[in-house]
Amino acid sequence: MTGLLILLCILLIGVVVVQLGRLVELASDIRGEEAAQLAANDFNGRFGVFFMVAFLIGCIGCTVYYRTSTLGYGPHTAASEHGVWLDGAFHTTLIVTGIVFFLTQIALFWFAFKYRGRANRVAFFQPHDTKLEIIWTAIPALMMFYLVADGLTIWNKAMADIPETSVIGVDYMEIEATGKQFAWDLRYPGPDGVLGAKNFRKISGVNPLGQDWEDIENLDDQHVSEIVLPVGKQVRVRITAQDVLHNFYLPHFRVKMDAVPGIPTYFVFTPTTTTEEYRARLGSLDKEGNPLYPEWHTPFDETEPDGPKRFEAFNYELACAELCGKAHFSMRREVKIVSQGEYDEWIAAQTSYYLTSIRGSDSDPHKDKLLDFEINNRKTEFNDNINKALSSDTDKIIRLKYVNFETGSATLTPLSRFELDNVVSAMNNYANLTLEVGGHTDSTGDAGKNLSLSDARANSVASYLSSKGVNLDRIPARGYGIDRPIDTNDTPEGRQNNRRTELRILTQ
Ligand SMILES: [Cu+2]
Repeated sequence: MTGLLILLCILLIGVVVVQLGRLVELASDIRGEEAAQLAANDFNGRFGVFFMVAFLIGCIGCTVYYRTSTLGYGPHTAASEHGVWLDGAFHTTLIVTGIVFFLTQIALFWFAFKYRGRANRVAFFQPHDTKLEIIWTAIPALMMFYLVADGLTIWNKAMADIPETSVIGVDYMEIEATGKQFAWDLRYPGPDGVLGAKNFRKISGVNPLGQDWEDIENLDDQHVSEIVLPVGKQVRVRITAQDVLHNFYLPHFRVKMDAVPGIPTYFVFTPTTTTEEYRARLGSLDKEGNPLYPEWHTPFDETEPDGPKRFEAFNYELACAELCGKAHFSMRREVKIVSQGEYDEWIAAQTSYYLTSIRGSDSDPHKDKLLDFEINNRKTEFNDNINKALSSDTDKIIRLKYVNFETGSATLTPLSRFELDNVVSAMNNYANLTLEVGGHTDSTGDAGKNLSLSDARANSVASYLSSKGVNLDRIPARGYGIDRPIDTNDTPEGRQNNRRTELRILTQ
């Protein structure tokens, strides 16, 4: 059916062309062929000039109409240091090529009109003019040379990497963006300021980036859901991809770099405008108090006319600028530029991916040991607890949260010693301190057995402490079995809380 229709259309067009030809022939016959040709020349020449004027007015009109929506114009001054340089290069190029564009368009149509075929006018034949050729070769060449030289200087400056002499964490910060269908995985380096090593062979459901957990620099790395950066700080973004080509694009910062599987790329930039400052710019008013950019004063959500305006809801964005698949659009992420204080607050709330998702699991190579900072944290926590108990009149109990036993036995787990060593230090610090070591179980199983198990566990703790030099008289041990639950025995969490070792201050 479609084929038939196309055939019919072609046939009809053919008929129209043939009929038009006949019409011209007829007209020529009536008016004489030459007269008709001259009239056509005249019409085409004048129409050309009219077209040129309309076209150039259209060009200027479009530019004026869209001036506030184009990056680099109106409120959209670049929000980064190098962005201003790049915009400057674009402006220079636009001005130079714009002037050439207008001059050549005007000349083209004006010449077509002025030298249109007329009766008694013979064409001027010019075989060669060296002077003219030199002029129209040299001027564009010089212009091009200037544009390329200027552009290259700016390009090299904008695309430069961090000089090797810089020290990580001092002059700049490094973050990482990994593109995949269809999301950006964003990684921050954590307090150490260094992104840990990765290996694609280690990528799995629980390790989406393939981080090598043997590398301690990975242990504090944070996976975040948005990019938040402090204003004025130089940032190096490490860019990679896991499947196809993506493109890391921060339009407002003039940052754009391919994310290539297997080849890490980077972009260094310094944000200079906070999100709030950019919003204020979009929402700015003129002298009479009218919006300078009215389109940014319309409601952000059209179904909510009284809700926030577009400029108030504005956020910088990270987009994928490579058509990488069907859900390519969903790779959008928000980017926030904030003050150093706000950034510090935000980064403090981000958690290490290792500690929240890997620590203690089967994929944790450090499962059977405590990391230095954990030892320190536990020590601080224990000291806080004992100080609280020492100064309290009523609550004289210290719960040993990290003292555990093998299932059903009184054998201490290897990691329990760190907590017990803290107890030893406390006993050494407070000469008059005596503590009752109390063992408690949950209500599962036989009460008698539980009682003896709790007793054995309390004694096991006491004998560890005594092996470290604490006199057994200062640490009487006692098993309470199921008698003193602190939580319900109906849930696994409750039972876990009830299985515990406690110290009760007897004298201090
Ligand atoms: Cu993509």
